[in-house]
Amino acid sequence: MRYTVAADSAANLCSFPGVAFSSVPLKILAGDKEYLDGAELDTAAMLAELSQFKGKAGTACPSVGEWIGAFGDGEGVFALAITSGLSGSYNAALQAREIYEEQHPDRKVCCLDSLSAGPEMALAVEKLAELMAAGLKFEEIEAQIRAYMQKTRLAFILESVDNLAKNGRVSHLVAKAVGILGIRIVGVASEEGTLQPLHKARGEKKGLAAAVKEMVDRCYVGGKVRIHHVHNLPVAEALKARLLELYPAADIQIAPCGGLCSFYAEQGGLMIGFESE
Ligand code: X90
Repeated sequence: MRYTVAADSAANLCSFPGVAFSSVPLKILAGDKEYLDGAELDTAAMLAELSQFKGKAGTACPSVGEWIGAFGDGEGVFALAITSGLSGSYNAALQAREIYEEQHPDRKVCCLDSLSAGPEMALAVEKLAELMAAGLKFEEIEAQIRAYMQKTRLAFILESVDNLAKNGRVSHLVAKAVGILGIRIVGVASEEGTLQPLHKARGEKKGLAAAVKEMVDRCYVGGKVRIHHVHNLPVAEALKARLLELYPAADIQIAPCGGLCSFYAEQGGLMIGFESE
């Protein structure tokens, strides 16, 4: 069976080796300006422009047609979307599946609601690639990826939640607290796929300590970690070093956020996807 993988751009992946992979772009909107999230987007320039923008900036999820386009000519399609708790992307993917399967009765689409974003989605794509390389049947891949996604989690350290608050994705109360200089919000993705803020940490060191604590509390015992950062490689490296002290053999990789995650996680933000036991 010819497999394809389509993930929306909240996964921060432009391509993926070994699989027929497509990224389905979300959009960042500011007045007349539209930033299409993808390999060509200069996120630093976008953030600089947005910081000068006086109006309300927002985002838009992919359309049904864009999802269908990303399914390519897959006979077995896996479509992975940013959490349905914060975006309409998953719902668009479900509608795309209906149309695609009607047009091609011999093909199958499995829609996966990540209940997360960024690096936790990237972990799922890595697992899909492994399962496909192992030559498994569509139904086996579906069963195994759903089981795997139950065992991954997302933590975050954010220096600002202004854009999340302005777009109704966290309460203004939370946003106010982070506005105080040097305060970082440390939290996790909830079971429902929304932001669960847990700590207000003062300074980088305390932020990192709180994030590691939340990971360990959620049964991180040395599995894979994927850290996505918004122009903050030094702190991503510091987190990696701290985790390697605890688990020297852990497979930990660092990558930059794309446009959508940069917009919401904001300058300095860290997203941490990890395997839990
Ligand atoms: O449909 C749309 O316009 C996209 C809306 C996306 C809203 C939120 C994206 C959050 C990205 C923030 C860090 C932690 C996320 C926790 C996820 C449950 C980054």
